[in-house]
Amino acid sequence: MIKATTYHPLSVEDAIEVARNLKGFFTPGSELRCEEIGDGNLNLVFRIQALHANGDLNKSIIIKQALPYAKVVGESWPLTIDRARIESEALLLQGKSVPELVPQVYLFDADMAMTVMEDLSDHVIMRQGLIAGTKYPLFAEHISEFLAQTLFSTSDLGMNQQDKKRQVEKFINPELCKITEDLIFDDPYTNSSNNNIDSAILDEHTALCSDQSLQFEVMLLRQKFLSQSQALLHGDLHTGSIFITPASTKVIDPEFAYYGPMGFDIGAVIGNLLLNAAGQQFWIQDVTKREQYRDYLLTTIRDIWNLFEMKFRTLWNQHGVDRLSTAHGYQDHYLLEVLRDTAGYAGCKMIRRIVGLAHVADIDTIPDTSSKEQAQRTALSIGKALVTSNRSIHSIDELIDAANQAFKGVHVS
Ligand code: SR1
Ligand code: MG
Repeated sequence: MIKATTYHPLSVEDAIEVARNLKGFFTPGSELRCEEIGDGNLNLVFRIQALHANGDLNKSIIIKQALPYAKVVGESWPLTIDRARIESEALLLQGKSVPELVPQVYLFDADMAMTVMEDLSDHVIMRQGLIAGTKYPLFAEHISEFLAQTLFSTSDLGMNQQDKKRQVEKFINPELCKITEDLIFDDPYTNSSNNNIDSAILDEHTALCSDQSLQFEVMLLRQKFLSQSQALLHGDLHTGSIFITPASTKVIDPEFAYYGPMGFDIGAVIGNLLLNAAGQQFWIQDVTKREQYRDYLLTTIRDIWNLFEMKFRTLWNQHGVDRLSTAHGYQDHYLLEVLRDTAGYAGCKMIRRIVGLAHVADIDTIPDTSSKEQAQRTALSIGKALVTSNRSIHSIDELIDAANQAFKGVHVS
């Protein structure tokens, strides 16, 4: 292993050297090939694969390295490399409760802000799979398990409350939280230079900037994000943070992990499925097939919530550590609040992906201008409906109804 005393961004050659020195992985003498495959907003990602020798054929690993700035913007946006520690510690913790749902971590090097982990190249990024119209029959089962286990086990319901406070300390992640606070809960409602808004929908942005009742709800959600240390979140659980096949789901990239409101993670998954549903306006041209796929996405959303709720209640009933949490009605009250937060955060995440800095390929890569505009307006309409109604929602069906109403209501001539 190269032991660098000072941090520097890895080259392809450095990455091969790291791989070669990884104890017990590649056979000495194996020919190794490396490519930088990072397509995210922040990091370098190298895939190192053995080519021929010594039975290592096709053996591979991933090396992920945090850059000291946000790659999506450039060096003008400095960013702590400590996020690599947060990510590897979060992966290790998640690996204790749901080992089959996260990549295995082989090594973390704090000086180089580098994590060596399992290569998941036999999976696809879920966002790409959804754009292609693929169905994932086990996804709701898998992601509800991930959410129920990781959120319950790190909350005051599931762990010793003094230990939890010490864990909160380890996952204080102010710089990455600040990105979220700005990009999700501020910029979309102001004339921020971070925003990226198609000229066709400038009217929508003007409306967001003046909608006081919407901003009131965003402020309540922002305040909760700032102050509620409910559970250790993944923190950026969109469909680009999920590797998938029809049989397997792996949640990656928890560099935004911090202690926050549970609905922020669940809402991220749901908001991104709804963004995809809005984008299918173009990707599936046949109306019947498009409606079938939308039904599939909405059914998946219903299943995710229902399975999450069932599993979370079971964990609580079997392993709850807080005696008073068995008080009559408290569990129902708690889960209703998580559902409402889920709706609100799903809505916020949809709005930011249309007018904010970082968009999603489900909608941004639509080549036809009119279909893209319609998809953007649909996504904004659903997002606004979820944000404004979040505190009065009583069931997952009401969340889905609110989305369906928006699908019906948007027409671009
Ligand atoms: C500057 S980072 C932009 C976005 O990319 C990440 O995936 C997060 O969603 C963040 O908001
Ligand atoms: Mg990421």
